[in-house]
Amino acid sequence: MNTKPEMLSPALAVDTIRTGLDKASIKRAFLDHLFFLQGKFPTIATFNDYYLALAYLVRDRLLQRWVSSATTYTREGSRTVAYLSAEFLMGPHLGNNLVNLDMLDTARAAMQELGLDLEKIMAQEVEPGLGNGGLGRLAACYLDSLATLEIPTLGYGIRYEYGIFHQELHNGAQVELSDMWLRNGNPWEIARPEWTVEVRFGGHTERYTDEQGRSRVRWHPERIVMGVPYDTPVPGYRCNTANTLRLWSAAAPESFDFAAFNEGDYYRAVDDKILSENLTKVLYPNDEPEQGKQLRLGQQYFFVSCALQDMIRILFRQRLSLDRFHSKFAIQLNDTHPAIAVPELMRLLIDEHGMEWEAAWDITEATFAYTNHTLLPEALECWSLSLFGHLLPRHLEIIYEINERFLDKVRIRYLGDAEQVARMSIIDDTGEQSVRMAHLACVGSHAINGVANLHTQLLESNVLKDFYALSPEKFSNKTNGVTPRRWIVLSNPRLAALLNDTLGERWAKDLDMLRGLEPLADDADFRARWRDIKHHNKQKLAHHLRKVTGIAADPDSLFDVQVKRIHEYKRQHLNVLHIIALYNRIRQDPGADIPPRTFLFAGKAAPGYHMAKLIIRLITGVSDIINRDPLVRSRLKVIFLPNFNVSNGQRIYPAADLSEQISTAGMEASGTGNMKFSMNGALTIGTLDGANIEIREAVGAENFFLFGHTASEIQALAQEGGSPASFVEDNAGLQEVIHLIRSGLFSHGDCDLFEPLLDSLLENDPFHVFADYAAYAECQQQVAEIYRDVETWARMSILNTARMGWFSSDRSIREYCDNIWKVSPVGVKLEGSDGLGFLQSLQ
Ligand code: F58
Repeated sequence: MNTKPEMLSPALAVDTIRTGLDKASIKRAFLDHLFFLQGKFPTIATFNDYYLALAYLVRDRLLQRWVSSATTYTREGSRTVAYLSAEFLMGPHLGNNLVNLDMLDTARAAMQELGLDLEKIMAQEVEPGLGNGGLGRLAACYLDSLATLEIPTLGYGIRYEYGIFHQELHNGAQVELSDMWLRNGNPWEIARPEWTVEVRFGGHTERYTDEQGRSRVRWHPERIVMGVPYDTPVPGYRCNTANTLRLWSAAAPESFDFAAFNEGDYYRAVDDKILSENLTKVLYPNDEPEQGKQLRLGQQYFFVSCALQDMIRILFRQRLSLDRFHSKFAIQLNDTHPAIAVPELMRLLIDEHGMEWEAAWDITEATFAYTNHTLLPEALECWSLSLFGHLLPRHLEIIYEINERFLDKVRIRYLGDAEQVARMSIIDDTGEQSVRMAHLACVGSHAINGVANLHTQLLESNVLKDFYALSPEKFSNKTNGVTPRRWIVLSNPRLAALLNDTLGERWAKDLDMLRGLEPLADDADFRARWRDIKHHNKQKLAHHLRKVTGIAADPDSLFDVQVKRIHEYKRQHLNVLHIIALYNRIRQDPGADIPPRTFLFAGKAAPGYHMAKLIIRLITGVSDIINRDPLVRSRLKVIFLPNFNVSNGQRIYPAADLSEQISTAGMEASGTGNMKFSMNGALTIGTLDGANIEIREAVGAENFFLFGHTASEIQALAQEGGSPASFVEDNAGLQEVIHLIRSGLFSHGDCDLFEPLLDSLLENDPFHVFADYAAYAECQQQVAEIYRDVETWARMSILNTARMGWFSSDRSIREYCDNIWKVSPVGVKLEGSDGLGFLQSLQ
């Protein structure tokens, strides 16, 4: 179906003047934008001006695909995926758009002829950090694959004014700074004020009888907020499809509280305006206690209501009736954050459009599917009933009704089992009453999935077992994937060039083709080229690390990397304990044969998560001592790179030798960083957790460093309830590590600083760090031995990349399309940018 971007019909010649893809057109457009949009000559322009000029000329070239895609979908009434997510961690747009439009090389050459460096221009972009981590980044990878596979899609989310905080280190401790990502403007979005919608909050409900004598409900809200959509194009890779990411921004109604204004209460009126706009002000960092987070529930409802109203507008514009809603849209709930969509769609259908309950419920259930991303019980969303009823009184009534009807079914299935009924209820009646959002999502969806095999199994056997027993047909697994466009083509250009040479250029769209590398693992020349690329990437990263942290990393050392959110279950502290042990060994035996290593950490801790922040202090404390110690300086380096984000990920994954995926088995739902590393030729040291298990099966057990207790062994340990101290008793090395931490060596003599951390490790550790320590240390010993054998290591590295094709997000998305959404590709033909095609489509 793909039309090559260059293949425009002669009739569209007018477009090529504005949107030509050759070097001369790009240079011309660049200078035009600089002059006409920014009012600048090259001599006085800043790098940000250059960035904006390039961004705008790329956007021009996207618009044609974007309008053509929208026109096609409208004309054909195409079935559309609506991906609802409170987070989209898109990463910088410029580089990715250049890759997907196949413009990267030409743009680089054009800039060079103008005396400019493309990399430097790209570095100007402030990345939109509208997500916390894996969940938000997965949404971004999925949008890329949906566009590449030519699936009509709308991503719906929130246009936070402030994204995830910017992390700095002050004296080794995390400091959070606000992320004003919109400071210099955002050339990628287009506001669509004409599609603004109203969202209501608070107030009360009233029953009334309509003209047909039917009992209906009217909601009298206390407050109305306007939702203004901002659209960002999402182009597929080397195809004409460009889908839309539609993010909603809150605004006060235009004539804000006129009554208050007339009474002269000007300040109250302005207060209300500020209150409305606060709704989309800031992204919540995770791991904060949810209690009392009225604003967060407000955010969730706000974007979900905007999205559903928008979908109904689209449906009507295509002259489809409401009872076709579920044939037009397949809605995916990215975790429970948008689960309020279930009662909101019911409310819109029943209260606003007069549909009967049963018909509305059938549509609702046929529309929604729910992806769960966590097994940690504390991360399952619950909202206190009083807060819920205060903010969304009508939705609470609808939830009660949904619950009653659902529990009636449960009662019939489990005659007389009141406990079963209480366990499955959407309303939790134990303690402070609350709404269980995961239960709401399960009841309201026709499909429920986990994000890796083990995760799905654990959902079915633990967290959601009652729902699995009741409706096993709803459950399936969809193992996560990542997009090879951003995570190989853009971030690892030398590897991409080698793959192009070896496999042809199609691999980036058909990642299974990486298999073609397998035989080359035995080719010494190929291995040398492979090593060269890794070495080059390590040099580049070392340069960056030096620039940012002042610490010099030796590109010939083993780059051992753990980058991800800081969390006890991810066990960065297990890694640090081992580093301290190595350091201690070298100090005690300076002749010890230990290959030089650079340990790299990066990741943010939630601002209120004290233990995570303490782990950062331990890493930086250890880094301080080791990097300054002349006895080990040339053999061990420890670096914490602040502010891990997509841009830093792009620098890091291609340069890693070893990927640390060492979570407590049964706690990491999937992981996606694990995939990015392995695809780029890093070997993994990891537990049998999340997608590690499937990665190990794919790359071969002999190409993966496995250690640690399995999920069921961890469960048994937890049940036994033995003291973690027992794992220390027979481990002299570990005892010395604990002693060194306690001595204040890593805390400027403060012997108490890390006591809370050691206390939890020794007394009652739900993450079983000590239980896995010995196995981890031994496995690291094997890593060191194999790393010395450069040929074996290169062979294993090649085989990792060669066998990771299955982890492309294209594969995941195909599974969602075939098994859950039932959508198929819609080819897009480029139409003129004069709007003729579109106008004709409306006739
Ligand atoms: C992550 N969840 C999982 N949540 O931890 C990871 O294993 C998985 O690979 C990934 O989802 C994608 O499926 C995650 O990132 C969040 O960031 C939430 C954001 C909102 C607040 C609660 C945490």
